[in-house]
Amino acid sequence: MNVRSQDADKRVDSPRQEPRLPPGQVQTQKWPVLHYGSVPRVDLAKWSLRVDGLVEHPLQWSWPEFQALPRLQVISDIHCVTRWSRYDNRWEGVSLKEVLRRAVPKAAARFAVIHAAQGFTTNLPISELEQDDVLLADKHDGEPLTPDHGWPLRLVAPRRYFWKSAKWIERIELVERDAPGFWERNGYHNEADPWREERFSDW
Ligand SMILES: Nc1nc2c(c(=O)[nH]1)N[C@H]1C(S)=C(S)[C@@H](COP(=O)(O)O)O[C@H]1N2
Ligand SMILES: [Mo]
Repeated sequence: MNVRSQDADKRVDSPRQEPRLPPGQVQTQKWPVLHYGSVPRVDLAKWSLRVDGLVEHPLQWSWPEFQALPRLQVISDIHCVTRWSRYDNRWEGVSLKEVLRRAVPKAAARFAVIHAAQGFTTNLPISELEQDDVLLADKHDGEPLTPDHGWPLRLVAPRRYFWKSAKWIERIELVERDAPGFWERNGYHNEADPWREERFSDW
């Protein structure tokens, strides 16, 4: 497999755990499609990504503006709570760490609510979004994302189960207190660490 990018400025290999396959997972070559609701129809001319809430510099990018940001390629494994794992996904897009560096989180900011189309949300600590392998991805294995995998833009947070990797992302809101998202309010675990098998919440 050719893993060299044509247009990314930098490449990061997500660190591997030992063993590579988390407990209770099965490796698959396929890439299943999973989400709640329908695939949104997105008009790129109207699309924007906002970064707001507890930030010194609220940001908003149109699609051409977003495309002009520095690009990063990340190779990482997917671990879905439904027990499939897919190795060596080659994502390309913009580093979340770089986005947060530009927005400058205020001192009180500790968590992020990721807002996606149709009211979907998920939550992550800002410290997780600042990991080097967390990406706002618009390409997978060299091709633009397909609509059912999140085109035009999705989050990829490879150290957590894949439901935290919101598809069709629109807004990143920094907040002081953690605010459980859609799946987190519907029985999934708040932290979602695959190596600890944090699949479901106890309540
Ligand atoms: N906007 C949005 N993003 C979402 C979801 C969703 O319902 N809506 N589901 C999550 C879940 S449960 C999984 S397993 C992954 C699946 O991503 P894939 O379809 O690209 O494999 O997307 C995540 N991102
Ligand atoms: Mo999922």
